[in-house]
Order: sequence, then structure tokens, then C-alpha cells
Amino acid sequence: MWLHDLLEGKIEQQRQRMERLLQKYGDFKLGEFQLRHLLNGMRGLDLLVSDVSYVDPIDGLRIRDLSVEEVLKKLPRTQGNEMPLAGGVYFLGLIGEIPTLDEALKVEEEWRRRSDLPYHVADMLRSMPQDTHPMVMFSQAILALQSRSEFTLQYKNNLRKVDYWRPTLMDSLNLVSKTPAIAAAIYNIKYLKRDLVPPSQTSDWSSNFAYMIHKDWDEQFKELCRLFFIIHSDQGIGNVSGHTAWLVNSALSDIYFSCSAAINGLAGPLHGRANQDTLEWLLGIIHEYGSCPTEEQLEGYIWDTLNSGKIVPGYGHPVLRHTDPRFIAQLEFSQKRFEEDDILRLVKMVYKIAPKVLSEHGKTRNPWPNIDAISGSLLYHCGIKEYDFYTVLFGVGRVIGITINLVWARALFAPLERPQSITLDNLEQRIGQFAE
Ligand code: NMX
Ligand code: MLT
Repeated sequence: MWLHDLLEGKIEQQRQRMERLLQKYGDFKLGEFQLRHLLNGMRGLDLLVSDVSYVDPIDGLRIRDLSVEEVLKKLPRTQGNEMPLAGGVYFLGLIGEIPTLDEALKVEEEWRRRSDLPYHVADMLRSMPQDTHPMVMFSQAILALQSRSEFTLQYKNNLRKVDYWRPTLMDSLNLVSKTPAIAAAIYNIKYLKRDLVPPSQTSDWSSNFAYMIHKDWDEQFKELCRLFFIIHSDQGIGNVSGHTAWLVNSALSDIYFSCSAAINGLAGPLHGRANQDTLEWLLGIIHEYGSCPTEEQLEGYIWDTLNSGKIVPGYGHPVLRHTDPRFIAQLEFSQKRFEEDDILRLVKMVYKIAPKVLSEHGKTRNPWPNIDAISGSLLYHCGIKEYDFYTVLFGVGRVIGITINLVWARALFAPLERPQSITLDNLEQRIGQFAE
């Protein structure tokens, strides 16, 4: 397969690079960690290695060392579209080079011919109770595809460790190709109560989602899908969903097991669910004041949110210490296209006022907006009003980056992850004090 051929030489180079580092510098001290790191969720510790992407505290996400702005500018797009093809970001992350239009289209073609959703997955989704959370449906649908895992099949047949990445790449292509169809099935079953639409054999991967939810006519939404999936595709491997997948996969559980688990982590309000919570919070403000509030009213509302012990959704970040460039990319997208939208006007007002209030409040280390501070508003403007669905779309994008990382994890023999856990007694003994 052409992607295997392209990847093979690169993997060999990286294996030698890692081997050399380990042999020569295995004892090199990279840093120290303190007791506080054990108790603060390991914030600030460099503990994972992946060349696919990196999150800089100030500049934000870099995929293969390209900033979000560069990714959106340099990746190829088809004629008449401003937003690039998701096939391009897959190629970039996997191979480490900016693809030509032909290469991005070839990835899209690989996906298209694998994009059908098996009957048993659609049947399972239909049979779930109406009040099932869409992220449960998403996670279960991914898990239900596990019976098709190439990795697990070949592993049973004495697959050699040096070759683990090969079927993992097939699993990545197969799963990524089907995530828009899974999301569309959830949307059609749960909200539209309409029949499922088989994937189009002409649309690109991102806009195929629009096609399958009966929105093929909506060019603006299709452009939004392209932007949305690309900017959600990766964010290093330390975030909750990425790291969950990485950990599960380290036990050689295949990509389906790993991504299903990742989606469960993404569903949390401190992670991907923040896009839903933000929209709900913004609608609450509009409901309270009848339309956009004044700046004074908004400031009061934000203080009320904080004083009642709640978080301001979409603000703060475990790594970033400045405005998330993925927020900026979406803001620019909306400014060009629908500046007059009330909710988007409110998003901009919040951006003006919340950082000041959060700084004064003094708790968060980062008072600036993250990707979720605006993403739901764009979907809402484009007619996707069912906000408990938004995190599913986050996940559709994220499966791209996660599975690329897992291909590389297998290629570079990422070991079983198994940190030691210690007791508080251990801790106190080590620092020479005993519990009172
Ligand atoms: N509103 C109110 N309080 C906040 C906020 C916020 N937006 N952000 C952080 N804090 C609080 C945080 O709860 C913590 O309080 P406590 O000591 O009582 O536990 C304190 O500030 C210090 O937190 P940080 O070290 O700044 O942030 P941390 O790394 O722990 O958490 C988030 C990062 C993203 C979980 C946190 O900023 C947050 O809860 N934000 C709102 C939810 C959100 O937008 N999540 C989406 C993140 C992006 N994503 O897509 O996953
Ligand atoms: C993400 O996109 O995964 C979020 O920004 C959370 C993170 O980076 O930890």
C-alpha cells in the first residue's frame, strides 16, 4: 500500500535515531520532579515523546512543526474551497511532509472507499434507548467495529513486533474513514429521526458528514466542517483523550479499543464537552438579557458564574498560557462569514471581558479562551442546534491525530505504560515525616 511504502523508510530512520539516543544518552537527566507534580496531575512534566505534534504554551498547537495558521494556509484544497482537505492533515501528521494536492486527494480516496458503515453498527445505534448520550453512541460504535481490527487479527497469527505498525495503519485508515458516517448515523437516528444516508462517493471526507446529515446544499457548513475537523485533529498526546488512547494501545489493545476509550475521556466537561457547555452558557446569557448584554452586565454575569463556584467554560487550559490559535482560526472564519450573528457577537464580548475577570478572580493560570470557547457557536450558527452532539464532532476530528500517533507508537515500539503508584505513607516516609 502506498502509505506503507512512504512510511517505511521514515520509520527506519526514527528507530535508529531513538536507539542511538537511548544507547548514548540513556542516563541523561532531563529534569526533576517534585512532590507537587504527583498531586497536580503531572502538569508541566515532559513525559511523552511523539514527533507528530507539539503544544507550545504560547504559540499553541504545531503539527509537524507547522502552526495552526500555517496548517490552514499550506495544506492543499480543492478548487473553489478556502478550507483544506482533511486528507492533507492526515498525510502531514503521518508522513511529516506537506502533501501535494494529489497526495491529499489520494488519502481522501483511501477513506472514501472504506467509508461505509457496517450494518451491525447502524443496527446497534438504532437499538439504543432514545436518551443515550451521543458520546456513548460514538464510543460504542467505534468499539463495535473492533471485530474488523487488522492488528488484532494479524497479532493472533504471529505478527512480528517490527511489523505492528502495518496493520495499525490499516486500522487507522479504516476507522478514520468511518467516523463521519458514525457521527451522521448518530445525528440522523437521535435528532432527525431520519434514514441513514450512505456516504457520498464524490464528497471529501469533511463535507461527507454534511452530505450524510442532509446538508449537502450548505456550502458554508461544508467549509466549517473542513476547518472544524482539521483544527480538532491533534493536540499532542498528553491531553486526556490522546493520552488515554496511548495508554490503552500500549497494552497492544488495537485502535478501536484505544479510540473508544479516548472518546470516553473526551466526553468530560473539563475536556471536549466544554464546547457544549460553552454554548449552553452563552445561550443562558442571551436568555437572561433577551439579547446580547451590555459589557457591564456581562462582567456581572461572569462574576456570578465564578462566585457560584462554577467554571467559565471555554476558558483556561492545562498547557496554553495565551489565546488558543484554534480559537483565533474560528473567530476569523466567523468574522469573514457571519459577523452579525448574536451569539458570535457575544463570543467576542466574552473574549474582551472574561480574561480580565478571570485574572482578577486569580485562580486560573490561563485566563484566555481555548478551542471550545467558540466552536459550538459556529455549529449553532450553521444550524446544528443540538449541542449535546458537539463533542462527537470534536471526536471525529481527534481520531485523525490519535490514530496517527498510535501508528507511530507501534512503529517506534512505545512500551507498555506502567507508572508506579505509591501510598501517602510511602510519600511521608520518603520525605522523612510520618503521619500524625
Ligand atoms: N473558570 C473558573 N475557574 C477556572 C477556570 C475557568 N475557566 N480555569 C481554571 N480554573 C480554576 C481551576 O478550576 C482551578 O481551581 P481549583 O484550584 O479550585 O481546582 C484553578 O483555576 C487552577 O486551574 P489551572 O491550573 O489554571 O487549570 P487546570 O490545568 O487545572 O485546568 C482546564 C485546565 C481547561 C480544565 C480549566 O481551565 C477549565 O476547567 N476550563 C473550563 C473548561 C474548559 O474550557 N475545558 C476545555 C479545555 C480544552 N479542551 O478542549 O479540552
Ligand atoms: C485538546 O484539544 O485536547 C485540549 O485543548 C485539551 C488539552 O490540550 O489538554
